[in-house]
Amino acid sequence: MRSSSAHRHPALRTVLAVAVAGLTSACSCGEPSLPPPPPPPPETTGDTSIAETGDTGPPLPCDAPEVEPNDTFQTPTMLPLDQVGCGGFEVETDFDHWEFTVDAPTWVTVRAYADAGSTANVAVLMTSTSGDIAAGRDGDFEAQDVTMLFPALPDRYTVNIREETTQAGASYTYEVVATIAKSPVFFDEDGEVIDWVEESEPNDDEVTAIPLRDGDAVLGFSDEPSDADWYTVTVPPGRHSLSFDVQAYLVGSAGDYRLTLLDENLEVIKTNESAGPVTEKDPRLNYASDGNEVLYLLVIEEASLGNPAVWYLLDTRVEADQ
Ligand SMILES: [Ca+2]
Ligand SMILES: [Ca+2]
Ligand SMILES: [Ca+2]
Ligand SMILES: [Ca+2]
Repeated sequence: MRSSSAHRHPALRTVLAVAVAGLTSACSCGEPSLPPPPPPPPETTGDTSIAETGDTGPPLPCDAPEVEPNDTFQTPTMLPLDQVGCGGFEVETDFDHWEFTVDAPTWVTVRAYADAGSTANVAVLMTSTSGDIAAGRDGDFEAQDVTMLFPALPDRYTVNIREETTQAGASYTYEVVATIAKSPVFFDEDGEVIDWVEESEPNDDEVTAIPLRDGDAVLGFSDEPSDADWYTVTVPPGRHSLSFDVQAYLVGSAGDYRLTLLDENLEVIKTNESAGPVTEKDPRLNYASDGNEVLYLLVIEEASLGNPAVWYLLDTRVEADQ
């Protein structure tokens, strides 16, 4: 993905190789003077203007270099899908806006990352002209990159990129790319693909709670502000170990989720907003049941953002103790 360095270095090597070849032929010491080497044959495209421009211009650092000033929503740099854009933070107040267009409903992945040798730590805010999406991410914890995955409707999307710690300089460079994604694929801790179904709304109270059984996985959305998603589990007789595992922020959602487990009288048994196995933001809730009880699980997005970039995968285990 980091194609700017892949572009730059081979091109540089080519220039050096040509220069060295030129020196070698110039210093043909002791030999009769040779005629200069013939110029390279012209491109045979029939359109010499394009060939000349392509041959003489400096190589682009990436598919779509940023065009400053791009500090406002009115002056974005265009980012065609699947092409790599590149930019930098040369002054501390630099904000960079990029824009891409989606023509048909699809999942989209947006990645922004410090390119090779960069010390930048990027943060991303994404918006759409319709206002349906307004979601931000400040990186995957220690990593210098941000990945957002979301279901996009046809629209124009603006990606605002800034240096997370407002630092700037020649080494604060980054790349950004927006790609069409297939339906998302999730893996469990054993590396097995999780077989999921989409949540069915309304599920906003205990009466409409979605029943879950062992092995069920649901792809849920929090696309309305303060959306409450209720689920219910009927635990068979005998001791059982239950776990509810959320994958969201780690896999590209903008959501920060909290899980709450309630008994059949809607008394809270326990809640977990963090301390998941991998990230602070994606919770896992474990519960040891004596069996033969009805439980409810409430899934809430803590910031109540309410937009399509806020979603989660809920994976359920209800296993009889040995
Ligand atoms: Ca910039
Ligand atoms: Ca800028
Ligand atoms: Ca929902
Ligand atoms: Ca709901």
